[in-house]
Amino acid sequence: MSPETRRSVIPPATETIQTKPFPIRGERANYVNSPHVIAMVGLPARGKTYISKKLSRYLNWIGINTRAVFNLGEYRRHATTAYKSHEFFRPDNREAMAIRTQCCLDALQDVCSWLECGGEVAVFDATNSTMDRRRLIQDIVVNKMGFKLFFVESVCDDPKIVEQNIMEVKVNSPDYKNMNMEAALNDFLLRIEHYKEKYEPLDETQESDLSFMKIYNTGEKVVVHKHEGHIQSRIVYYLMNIHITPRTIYLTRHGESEQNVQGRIGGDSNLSLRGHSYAAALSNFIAQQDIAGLRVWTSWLKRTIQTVEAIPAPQERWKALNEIDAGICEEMTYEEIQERFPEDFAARDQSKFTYRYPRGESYEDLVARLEPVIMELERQGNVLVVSHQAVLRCLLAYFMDKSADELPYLQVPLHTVIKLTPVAYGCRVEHIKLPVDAVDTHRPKPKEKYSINNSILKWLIIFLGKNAGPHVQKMLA
Ligand code: BKS
Ligand code: F6P
Repeated sequence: MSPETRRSVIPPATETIQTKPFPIRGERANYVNSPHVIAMVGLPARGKTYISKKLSRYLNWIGINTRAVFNLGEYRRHATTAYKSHEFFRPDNREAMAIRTQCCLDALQDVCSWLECGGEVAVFDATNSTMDRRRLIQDIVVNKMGFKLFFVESVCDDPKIVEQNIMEVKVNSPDYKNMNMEAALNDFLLRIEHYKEKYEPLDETQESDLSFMKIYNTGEKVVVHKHEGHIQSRIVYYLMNIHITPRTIYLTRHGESEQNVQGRIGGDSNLSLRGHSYAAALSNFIAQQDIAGLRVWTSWLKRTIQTVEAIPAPQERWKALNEIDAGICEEMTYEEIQERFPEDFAARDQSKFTYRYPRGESYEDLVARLEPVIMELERQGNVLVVSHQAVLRCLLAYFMDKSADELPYLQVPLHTVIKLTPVAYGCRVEHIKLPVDAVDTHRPKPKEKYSINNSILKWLIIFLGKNAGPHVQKMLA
């Protein structure tokens, strides 16, 4: 996520391994001591890309530098335009088979280079559906590179889910550019049949040395075999909690509060008059949406609880949803903070994500405290979350895959409902502004006094690149 967490390109000279289980000032927690490859396993249309992307988004959000762009289909389309139909994937198509093996090796090479340049987790999104292929991966990743390897297999025999997958994501693939949906669906089903001829599910006896998990029918059953360590168990735990049943998540801040009107941060004040109007408008809006089984989550602060008073749905209070604790700056205005603690004020502008208020919290702390909230949200159906500016920025960054740099500046205005609907590999985001006026509490990042513009920066990178070692050159490329 942040460049600071990247391990040095040059390995330490001694055998000493430095562990940092807790965040050290200005740095994110470091859970990952040796780089990991997560290799997907499964027939086509079993949600491998879905899992890869979703898992990467989660790991990046908790501060682990993760990449999941190693999708073999993309390598294949780059290497050849030979795809005419499912025939390409026949096991007896020797020419195509050679191309496919080469693509796997190319992708693995990229995975390894990226991990050598400071990546922490790489998700290798391919079918990896034979023992031979997995043996090859184990050989390169573990024996040659010394990285950790964890296989994640998705097994799914529910034709409805498979077809839903094909219709949602496969028929739009570049492979089927000039084909109608029905023809694409049929071709894809035949492609799956070719894979089935050679498919060998992960096997505890024949591949007894491998670390892996198997997920049956999107989580109905999970098998974990020889997992190694913290990060792998975090992955197992996360994947045990996700689901693909359609639902909607609504996020909103509390109505305008008395301290919002005064420009004061934090505190536990009541709603303003306009804030109460928003509470009424929100409950009308929610009634109009007519949401089955809706649950309402608020923080422990008065302003969120007052905002949902009129909403007839089961409610839950989460202390974890309380606003960022501004410590010694609580209930001050930004001007007062700038005057009384000018150094802190400037430091926060410099690095807003990691800056921790004295005796208070940072955005980074918030992400850690919100992890259980995200996990429970993943488990739930329709939920309305009523919380605060900084907290909602953190939740939104998870859903929208935003970096730690962008996160503290995301727009989360008062009196606006943010509606999140899962679609294919991501989620659709709608901002619905309800017609009740409110103050603007967004403070943009101030322009830096001495900034270098992009074209100077570009030349600087080219200059540095020419004088750097091969690893750094690779990174800059
Ligand atoms: C669009 N999808 O097991 Cl823990 C539609 N399709 C469906 N089989 C999916 C992805 C994009 C997601 C999963 C899945 C699938 C076919 C599947 C899935 C797999 C494991 C887990 C959760 C979801
Ligand atoms: O001003 C409203 C508020 O929710 C404060 O309670 C909180 O300190 C602040 O927003 C967080 O926003 P920022 O991180 O931009 O100061």
